[in-house]
Amino acid sequence: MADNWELMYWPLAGRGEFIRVIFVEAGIEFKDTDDSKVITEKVKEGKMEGFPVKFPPVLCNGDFHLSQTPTICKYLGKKFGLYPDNEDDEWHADQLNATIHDYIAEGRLSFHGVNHIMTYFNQIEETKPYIERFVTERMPMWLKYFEKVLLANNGGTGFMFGNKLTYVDLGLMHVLRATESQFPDAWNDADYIPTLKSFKDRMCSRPRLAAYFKSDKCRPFEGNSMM
Ligand SMILES: N[C@@H](CCC(=O)N[C@@H](CS)C(=O)NCC(=O)O)C(=O)O
Repeated sequence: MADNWELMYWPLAGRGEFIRVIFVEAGIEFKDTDDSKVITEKVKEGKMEGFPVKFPPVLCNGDFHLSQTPTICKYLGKKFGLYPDNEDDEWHADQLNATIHDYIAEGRLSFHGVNHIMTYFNQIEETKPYIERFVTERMPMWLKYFEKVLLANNGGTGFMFGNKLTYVDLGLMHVLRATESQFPDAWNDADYIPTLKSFKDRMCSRPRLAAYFKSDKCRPFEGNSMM
């Protein structure tokens, strides 16, 4: 049966963007379902047939549903050939994929210091120290680690693994874009990650991605949690 890809996610960049950039780079069409009412009913209230999912984003292909963003990215990477070509790299990619998602989750949490379910706009003042600590202490630690991993492969001149683009390069590109967008000053001052910055620019200038970022299909970052 022919594939019939659908992404169900809120009408914002957020975690959905990890998945969109994989489709874009692979040149594969997908339906982007971003109607909040539909997402609430089908995903959050569990009104979907098949294997139960809980939170968006959800990837659908016919009756097949999959949630958990890092799992979806790995799944699509494998499907679309954006995947390491040896076993060591496969597992290291898995490790880095999980780490990237830890980073974005921690960043998001700092915007929700009082209550992580309540909107940021109801805790702006109280959460300031958490954001400050994230930017000054934690963000540099994560970014230095990503730089170190990058440098370990071909001196950081190409991809994260071997000589081919994988889903993890795209995931890393997305969190670096999110970091720059949310914390432009800290990003500009981060002179300790020169290779990582070049990597981000290199990824973003890939033809399909560059065209996507300029298009109105690409949703802006919300500016209230790196997402
Ligand atoms: N670990 C999950 C987290 C999913 C998640 O927290 N989704 C958010 C949007 S980015 C959501 O809609 N959460 C609804 C809620 O917590 O009520 C993933 O990576 O997909």
